[in-house]
Amino acid sequence: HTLETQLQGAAQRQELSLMYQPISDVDTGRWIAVEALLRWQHPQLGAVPPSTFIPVAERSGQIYQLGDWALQTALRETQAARALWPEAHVNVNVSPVQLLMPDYAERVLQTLADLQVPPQLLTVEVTESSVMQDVDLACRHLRKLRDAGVRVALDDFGSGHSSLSLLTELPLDTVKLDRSFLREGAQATARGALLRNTIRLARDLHLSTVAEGVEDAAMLARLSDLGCDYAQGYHISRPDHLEDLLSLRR
Ligand code: G
Ligand code: G
Ligand code: MN
Ligand code: NA
Repeated sequence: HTLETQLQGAAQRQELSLMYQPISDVDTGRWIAVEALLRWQHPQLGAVPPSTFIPVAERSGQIYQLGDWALQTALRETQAARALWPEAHVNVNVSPVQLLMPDYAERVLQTLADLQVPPQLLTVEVTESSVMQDVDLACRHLRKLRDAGVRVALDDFGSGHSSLSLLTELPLDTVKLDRSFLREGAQATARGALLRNTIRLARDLHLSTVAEGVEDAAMLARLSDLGCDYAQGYHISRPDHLEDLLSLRR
């Protein structure tokens, strides 16, 4: 309950910020986009991770305001970054609670229009579990967004009870392969087979692929061999302030 109270007004008190993590082309290394990641700097507790405060905000309904703030801030900051990086593109995470709003897609399109940002600047990242709460509604939202030029990525694919048919049913551009695909140790061979075949399936369905959690050069080389398009992870860059990333950009 205290976290909920303290989250109230956090944006106005400038305790919220966005960090950005680049997504790069596996073969050329060039950055094609950044993913916006919410951060909350609590005056007493310090950095509170999104895995702690987003569930709180989802239960309290604060996620609507938080989601609006994240979208608007990501669009403004990315639009501004285009002075130095003309092709800048941003991925924004969407909560299942937001996706269940009857007017979710219209609100995103209205925000783009209000800020005069071209829809092609934005990818929304939805998770499988959020889509599964109401597949028909999610499909309608995502179709509306894609018709306007916004791209759609399925986040954390392979982390839960992934349904392959979802890849054919949803209006998608991109599949983000969960970082568990790249884990070493027990079952690594089986996970490798899943990774290889998921990349092939995505390619057959004309979906682009982003591997998450790429932590070293060997993983990147392996992804290139498997035909994965894009990579994200500590090997490319940790999440950072957008202006700091711009000077490091490849
Ligand atoms: O950087 P990392 O620990 O921050 O992110 C943890 C999780 O928090 C990610 O899986 C991401 O999906 C989620 N997350 C980060 N930013 C946002 C946001 O703006 N909205 C929602 N709904 N989730 C976010
Ligand atoms: O939206 P999503 O679940 O994908 O959020 C990305 C999360 O993964 C963030 O918490 C981010 O800090 C974390 N992350 C990003 N790159 C790496 C990586 O290479 N390794 C690990 N272990 N975590 C990462
Ligand atoms: Mn994500
Ligand atoms: Na993810």
